[in-house]
Amino acid sequence: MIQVAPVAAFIGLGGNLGDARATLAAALLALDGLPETRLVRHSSLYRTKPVDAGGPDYLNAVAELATELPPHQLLAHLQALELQAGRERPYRNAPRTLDLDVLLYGAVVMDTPSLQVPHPRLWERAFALLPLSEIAPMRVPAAALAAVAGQGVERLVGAPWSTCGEAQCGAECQR
Ligand code: PH2
Ligand code: MG
Ligand code: MG
Repeated sequence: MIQVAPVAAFIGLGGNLGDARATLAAALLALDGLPETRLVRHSSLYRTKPVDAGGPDYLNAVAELATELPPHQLLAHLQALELQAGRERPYRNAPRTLDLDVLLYGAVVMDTPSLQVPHPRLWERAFALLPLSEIAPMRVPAAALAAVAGQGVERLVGAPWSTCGEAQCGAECQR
C-alpha cells in the first residue's frame, strides 16, 4: 500500500448567481465529503465586486483542505461539484453559480494546460487574497495585501454562514 501524507490545499470558492450563500455553504460540505479529503477550516464570507467580469456582486471565501488527492484529481472533483451546482460556461468569466479554484496545493508549483498552481491570478485578486490571509496569514505577505487594497471587498460578519461546526472559522472545523 502506498502511504501519502495529506497536503494542505487552499480552495477559492465564488459565486454570483442564485443563492450563492447557500451554494457556497453546500460546497464546503461537499469538499469535506471528497475522497481522501477533509475540510480543515474556512474563511468568512466576503461580498466582492466583480473583477474582469460583469453581473452581480460575488460571494467569495477560501477553504483549507487536507487532501491525499493529487492536484489533477482534486481539480476533476472540483469541476464535478461545479457542474452539480448548475455551473454553465457560456463565455469567459461569465456569472456563475459556483467556482472552485485551486489557489495553493502545499508548496507545489506547477504549470500544466489544465492546472496552474499557485493560481496564476491569485496575487492580483483581493477577493481571493483576503479570505486566504484570514485563514493562512503566513501564506500571504503584507505587501501582497497592500497591492490589492481598494478592490471593493467586504467581509460579512454576523450570522455563521456554514454548517461545518465553527462559524466564522479560522478555528478548525469540528465534524
Ligand atoms: N472570479 C472570476 C472573475 N472575477 N470577481 C469576483 N469578485 N469574484 C470572483 O470569484 C471572480 C471575479 C473568474 O473566476
Ligand atoms: Mg475563478
Ligand atoms: Mg474557476
